Amino acid sequence: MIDYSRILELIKKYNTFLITTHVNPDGDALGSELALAYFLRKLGKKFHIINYSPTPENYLFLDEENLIQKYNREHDAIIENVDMIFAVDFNQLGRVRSMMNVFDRSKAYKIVIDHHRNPQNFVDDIFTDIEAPATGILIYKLIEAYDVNLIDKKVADALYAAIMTDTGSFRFERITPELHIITAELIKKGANPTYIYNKIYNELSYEKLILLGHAITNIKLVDSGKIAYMVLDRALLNKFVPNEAEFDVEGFVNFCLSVKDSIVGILFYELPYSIKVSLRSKEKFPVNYVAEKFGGGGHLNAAGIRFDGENLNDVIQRVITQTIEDLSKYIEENNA
Ligand SMILES: [Mn+2]
Repeated sequence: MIDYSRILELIKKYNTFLITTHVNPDGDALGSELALAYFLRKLGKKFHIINYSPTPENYLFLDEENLIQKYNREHDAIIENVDMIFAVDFNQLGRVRSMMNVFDRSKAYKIVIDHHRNPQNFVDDIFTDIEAPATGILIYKLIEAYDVNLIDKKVADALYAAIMTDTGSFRFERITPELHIITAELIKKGANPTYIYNKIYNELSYEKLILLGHAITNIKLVDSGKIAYMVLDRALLNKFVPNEAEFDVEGFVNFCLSVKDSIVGILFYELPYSIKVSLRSKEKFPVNYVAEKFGGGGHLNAAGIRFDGENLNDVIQRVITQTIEDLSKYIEENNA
């Protein structure tokens, strides 16, 4: 159980805040940051939101006041001098990439608010709940612990986006009655489900849709169809999105799980100097265990790995082999 009154005490005690989140932020990261910032503003506090990565285009609508800044060295003085830092939706210092040094040497009181497994000890206080389906839920409870009336339409939209995206639009494991009750409250406060869904998921560029089409056309099945995977190699990316170094392919991997009888979906995404692997699963098969074996991490049903300077085919082979091994153990244990 998270002691929200403790976080509120800290907020009362301090005046200037930094909010930050992980590299390549998703809807939960951004929605949680914004909702927290709006809350701090209502309390008359000063805040900065500074992220290592720019905000992906499909999430810009959430930040209509342009509160989120992309990190550069000129922010170092701010980061060093704020009273308190919120690390939201991540629990490993490396997840802020080149911001990690200034984060580390800042004299601020630092806390993590998060729902991932295996937190690293890099802050003064960790507030984590690995049962929570989204960090957005934790931010909701924090504001509720102070005064639920401070949740206005802007806060509600941000938290709705956080929860919707981290639950696969209310499909993943860990969907509870409580989650829907909180979501209902957000809709009462003015969150607009249709608008938010369309903004986030239905504004693909033509190039991205065609790329997705090719990725789907080339989905491969292994392990008697229990594993479905897709590969985005440089040749394909250069053909359709030649000018983008790291094209946003969020959501592509989920199509692997649309195949009947598939349990694990994997996307191999070849970047200029590294390979990004996204894993998704059905049921209770823990893809985060597979990811952790390669230095990655995540949740039960969604995890990721990054390989630097390795060969694409080697990576595919190693990850698939490991997944087959883990999956056969999982099936054995669950049929026993
Ligand atoms: Mn999250």
